[in-house]
Amino acid sequence: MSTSTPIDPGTSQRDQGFTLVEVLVAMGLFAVVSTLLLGLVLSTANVTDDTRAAANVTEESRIATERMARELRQAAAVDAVELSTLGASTTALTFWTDFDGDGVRDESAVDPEVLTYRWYPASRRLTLTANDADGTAVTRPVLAGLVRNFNLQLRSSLWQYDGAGGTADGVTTWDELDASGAPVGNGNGKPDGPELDRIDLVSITLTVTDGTTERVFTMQADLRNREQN
Ligand SMILES: [Ca+2]
Ligand SMILES: [Ca+2]
Ligand SMILES: [Ca+2]
Repeated sequence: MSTSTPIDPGTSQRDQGFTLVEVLVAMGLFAVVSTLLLGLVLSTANVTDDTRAAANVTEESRIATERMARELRQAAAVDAVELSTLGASTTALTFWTDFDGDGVRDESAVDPEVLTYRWYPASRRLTLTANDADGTAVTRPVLAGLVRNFNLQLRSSLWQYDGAGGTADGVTTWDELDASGAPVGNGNGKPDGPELDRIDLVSITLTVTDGTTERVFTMQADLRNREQN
């Protein structure tokens, strides 16, 4: 900024000092604005990530729930049930679905027919166990998200057993079958044996969490391939 115009040294010094302050103020402002902008960008990115994660968890859970419902609707037999609410370490449901309709349990087919869904309350994992083509049981996670609760309800359309061991409420549950005595139930307080032959309505409520997101998925399956008598 050389100039031939003589400059009053006082004015020049004042200008230089003012410029320095200006630069410092500008730098300070720039830093503050940058920090604010960066914060805004980062928080927007976080929200987008959270939204994307939530959408994935939701989509995955919805697909898994629909799949369970489809498999159960075609189920030919409920093989075994375990309820963590009765003190078992897991809640599990094993059933046979005759996918190829040949009336035979194909346990080692490419499309295995005997499936076990198992929920581990401690680790909050939901797994599916089925045999592979060699007949080896393979267990894999159903969901990447954590399952906080897996509520399994077993009901029957055999209304005549509604109220066994209690009061009739229009719904026949497995424990009412259990309390009905032979040949309907074995009275051991667990869903097993003869009661399983009479279960034809299964409903499952999944509570899935991912970070701060929690969603509930419900499915109900009419086991229409069951024959009731
Ligand atoms: Ca089959
Ligand atoms: Ca009832
Ligand atoms: Ca029983």
